[in-house]
Amino acid sequence: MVSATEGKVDFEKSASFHRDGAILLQGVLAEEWVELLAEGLDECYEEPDGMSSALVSPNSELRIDQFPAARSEKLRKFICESPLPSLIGEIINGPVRFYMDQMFYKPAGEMIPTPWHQDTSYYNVEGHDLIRAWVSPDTVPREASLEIVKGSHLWNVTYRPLAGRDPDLSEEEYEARLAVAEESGFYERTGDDFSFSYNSAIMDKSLPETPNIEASRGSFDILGWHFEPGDVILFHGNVLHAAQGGIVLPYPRRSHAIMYAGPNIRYIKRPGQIIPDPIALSEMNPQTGQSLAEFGDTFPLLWDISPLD
Ligand SMILES: O=C(O)CCC(=O)C(=O)O
Repeated sequence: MVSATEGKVDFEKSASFHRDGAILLQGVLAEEWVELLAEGLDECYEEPDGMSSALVSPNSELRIDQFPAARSEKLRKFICESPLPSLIGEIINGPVRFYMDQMFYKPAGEMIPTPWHQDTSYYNVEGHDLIRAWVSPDTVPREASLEIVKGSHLWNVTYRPLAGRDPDLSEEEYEARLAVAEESGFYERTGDDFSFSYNSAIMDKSLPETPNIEASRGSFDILGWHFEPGDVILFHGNVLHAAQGGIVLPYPRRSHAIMYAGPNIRYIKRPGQIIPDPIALSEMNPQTGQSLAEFGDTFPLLWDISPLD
């Protein structure tokens, strides 16, 4: 049973979300939810699986786990029963399903940046009602927290993912580049079950390159927030987002990013897809154009306008 939140997303906040592509909701998760989140993230961090990968730099790294809730009952409970589905339902004003989740874990010390990117093209889904809930059980200063390019969810552009194999390179050339990156200390370490889609996905060069926002921050309208445990950042699936690096924290910055989907989200087979489909879905022979509702409990319905039983 989802926790109710009626009224926590008032008209003004909902309008800000639709205009800017993201909002910070302060103090909407009670301590018990924050504790459950911390425990779930720690257990996944301590026991990596085949879907655990990392962006590595000489001083730090960003561990990214795909589908951590598939192996953590605590994270599953958090996703399904915390106030998050209800908060998102208040924004999209329609049924809310769980699509997938990821863990982004930056160990204590110097924070590695998360590069600017747009989530949509990494997944086999499209549509307007794709909302990410980004939460952390830690205090995250503005310099290490999530930031977005205001309004970029409305640009109507699907950018090329940052990973994937350039089809203009031979397999040998591509492998050689990966080896050079590893030697330089800046590289991607992929999990055993994930290396196929992450390293071998063929880059879709028909999509425009993601702009180098970091190189000219002043030219973009960038929005970011100081984050406290209990807060939630909600952002649109199409919005350009990142997190800055360089700042040193004496504790890890643990975050969980959960993708919730509204009624207009459909399956689409992307040629350059990076993130694999949820395991249960890949066994269902999904076809482009199918609504997520057609896949039943693979994408469980968590909230609706009329209360669920
Ligand atoms: O936590 C981060 O640094 C990045 C999060 C992110 O890119 C996402 O939620 O899509």
